[in-house]
Order: sequence, then structure tokens, then C-alpha cells
Amino acid sequence: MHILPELPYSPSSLEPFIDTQTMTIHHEKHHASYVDNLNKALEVHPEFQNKEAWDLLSNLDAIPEDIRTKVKNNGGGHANHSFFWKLLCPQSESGTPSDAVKQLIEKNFTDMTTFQTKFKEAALSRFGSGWVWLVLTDKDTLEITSTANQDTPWMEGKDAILGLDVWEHAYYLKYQNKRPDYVDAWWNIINWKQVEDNLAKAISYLKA
Ligand code: MN3
Repeated sequence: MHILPELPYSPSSLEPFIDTQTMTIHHEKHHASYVDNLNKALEVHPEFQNKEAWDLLSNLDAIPEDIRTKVKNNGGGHANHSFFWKLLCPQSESGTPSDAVKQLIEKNFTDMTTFQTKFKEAALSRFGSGWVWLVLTDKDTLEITSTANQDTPWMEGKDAILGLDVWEHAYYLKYQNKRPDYVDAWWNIINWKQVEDNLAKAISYLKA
């Protein structure tokens, strides 16, 4: 049984970068429905009910065909949003990239500004709904990737350390068609400590 995780902050605490109503609807309606629909799909095949969403997604071929698409979409939605909430925090707690994160970003993208420019380009060129990711592919290599819908890097066995939801439901109430402004605002509320933890975890998986 999958459960909607609590937000690790109040939905109003990301203002003015992400508004309270968007956070509330995004978490309590959109994310909750991915969780509900994943649970419903798995009722038909209870042997998969106790597996973590990551586990299901990284081995989709093992999922029975009659629920595979539902598991991909709703399990992906659940996993992506669970990952995403932890990457956000109030601006006052955002901090700065740790030395390890900063050095790896500079090694792969020259400097922080170039990285942010490239990440934004990927966010703007994702047509329709999807996500943009910063993925660790080997111990020295970071790549910016993008997935459609609720597809995730974990489906390809890759580990993301940062990700941005660019579905319209993530920004439309405040930003309408102005996705570039949403991306610019988002840099203010990244939990860099969480990115550091994600990097350490991704490196440990590479070694495993
Ligand atoms: Mn979303």
C-alpha cells in the first residue's frame, strides 16, 4: 500500500516563488491521485503491492502487461513527486551547493551560470508535460536529461540528484504560459542540502 508523503514544509512557505494554492492542489490532488491509482492498479496483482515505487519502475518488464502502463504513469508520478517535494524548501533555508555538488557541476558545465542556462533550455524545450533532471551517470559525470509525462530516470536505471516538474499543473495558476519565469523562480527554493544527500546516495549506488 502506497501512502502520500507529507510535505516537509508548509505549502505557503515557498511563496512567492510557488504559490500556496498550487502547492496544495499539486500535493493533495495531483500527487494523491497518482498514489490512489497506483494502489488500485496493484490490487489486481497483490504480489507487487509491497514493492517500493522505485523498485517497480526500475523493473517494468516484470510488471504484468495489463497494469504496466498504469504502474509506469502512476508509480512514476508518485516517485517523481516524492523526490521533488524534498528538493524544495523555503528560500531562507535553501543554502548554497556543497563543495562536492559545486565541483561536479563546474567540471561538467564550466560554471553554475552555464549549468542553470542549460537546465533552463531543457525545461523550455520539453514539449507538453514532463520533467527535467540532473542525472549522475558515472562518478564524474552529470547529465541534464528530460522525460515526458511521468517517466523517470529510474526506469533507465539512472539516478537523478535534482529534478524539476514542468507540467502546467506545477506553475499555471501563478505563471500561466510563462514557464521561463517559473524556472527562474525555482532556483530560489532549492534545498541544496538535499541535492548533496542525493549526490552521495547516487555515488554509493554506482559503487554497489
Ligand atoms: Mn506534478
